[in-house]
Amino acid sequence: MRWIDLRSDTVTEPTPEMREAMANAEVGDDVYGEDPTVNHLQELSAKMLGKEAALFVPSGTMGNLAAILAHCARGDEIIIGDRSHTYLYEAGGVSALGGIHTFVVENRDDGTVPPDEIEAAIRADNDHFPITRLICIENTQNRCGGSVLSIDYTQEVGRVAKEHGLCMHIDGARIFNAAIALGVSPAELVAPADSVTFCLSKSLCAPVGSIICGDEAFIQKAHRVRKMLGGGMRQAGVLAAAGVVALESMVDRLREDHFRACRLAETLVELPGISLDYETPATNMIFLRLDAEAPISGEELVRRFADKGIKISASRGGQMRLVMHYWVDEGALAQVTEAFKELFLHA
Ligand code: TLP
Repeated sequence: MRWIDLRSDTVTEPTPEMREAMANAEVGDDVYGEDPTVNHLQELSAKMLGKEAALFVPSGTMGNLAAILAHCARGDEIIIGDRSHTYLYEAGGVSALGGIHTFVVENRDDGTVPPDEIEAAIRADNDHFPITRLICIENTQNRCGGSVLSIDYTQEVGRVAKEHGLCMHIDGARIFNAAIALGVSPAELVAPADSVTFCLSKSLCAPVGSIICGDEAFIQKAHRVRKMLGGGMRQAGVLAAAGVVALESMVDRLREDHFRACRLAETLVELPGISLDYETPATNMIFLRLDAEAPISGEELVRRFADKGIKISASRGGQMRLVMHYWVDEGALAQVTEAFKELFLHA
């Protein structure tokens, strides 16, 4: 049985085209900078993101960590949203491994933190305080419904950073989803940022890997940090080859995932016992809650769906996330829609 897996877009497996590219990849020792496929992926990434240089890393978590460590010294402070992935789900790496202090500001439901609140979080020059070094934002904002930060907002935060001599980092794990949803180029969207991390291994379907982009000097620093973290890979071209296919052929189709998320949301919003945190999903995620009148509990829903070959994540504080991706095609969407109707209309 082939599962329909809605737990995340991280579950995506490589496409047949990727597997073929991986099998045939030209490789070399990437720690020496001699893997032609990694070099090609890095050049392509930098070009697409409009930055001078790029670095291939094993994961989004390492990408954010290496970028933040390249920007900051021990004792420095970063300003970061309370619903950001780096703050919530990266095992506290920035403090555990970098000795970096976090000033946590409140993400609104649309993924933003008002720029004046970011500005107010910047420390004065005073021996009692840590030194503010970096502002981190996330686009799309995962825990805010996969919401999209606009170009105007990103520019506004970039302006605050510049005015105070700070750097700005974007966790752009799903930056291509954001760019597609806005109808802009990813380069335009991340232009105000000094660095950006994006993931090849989410909706773009590559099996492994993320990319950090920034200027040459910054990427050189990140290269050293990557080594320090144990992320210097050798013949990584076999992985990078899938990343090249991802960038060349998987970006435009992300709009299909967004479209399917909207269509599923339209069904769910009509069902008794379900409420949606965001009635129109901004990108590829749906966040739902079961009301008191729901015919089944969250745990029961996970079990009943598993019986039908559909994997969904257990509820977190009453909230459940469904994620669309390449392997959820029209047939799979129809099965999921039917399964919801059966459990909620005919229970
Ligand atoms: N997110 C995963 C889980 O860790 C929650 C998911 O299923 O969505 N930034 C953002 C915005 C992310 O959503 C993730 C992964 C990462 C970074 C980390 O990427 P990896 O898993 O490659 O370390």
